[in-house]
Amino acid sequence: MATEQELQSLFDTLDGDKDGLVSINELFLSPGLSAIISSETGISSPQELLSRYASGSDGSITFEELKQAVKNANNLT
Ligand SMILES: [Ca+2]
Repeated sequence: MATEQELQSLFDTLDGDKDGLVSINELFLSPGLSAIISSETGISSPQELLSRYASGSDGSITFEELKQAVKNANNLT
């Protein structure tokens, strides 16, 4: 379980280039944080997370999309 605030700080840390999007590369660069995302979303692979939730054409995920993924797994407190 995570709060929206915890999720936001996780997202900001993953977003290394601070463009407001988390890309597949950023997920791969932080395996520890990606593992937390996996457990909070119930989706084991970054590729699957992005293909299911990222709406942008570049395949990067926004905070709102990540939040939705965690919400759908009933892990947002
Ligand atoms: Ca980024």
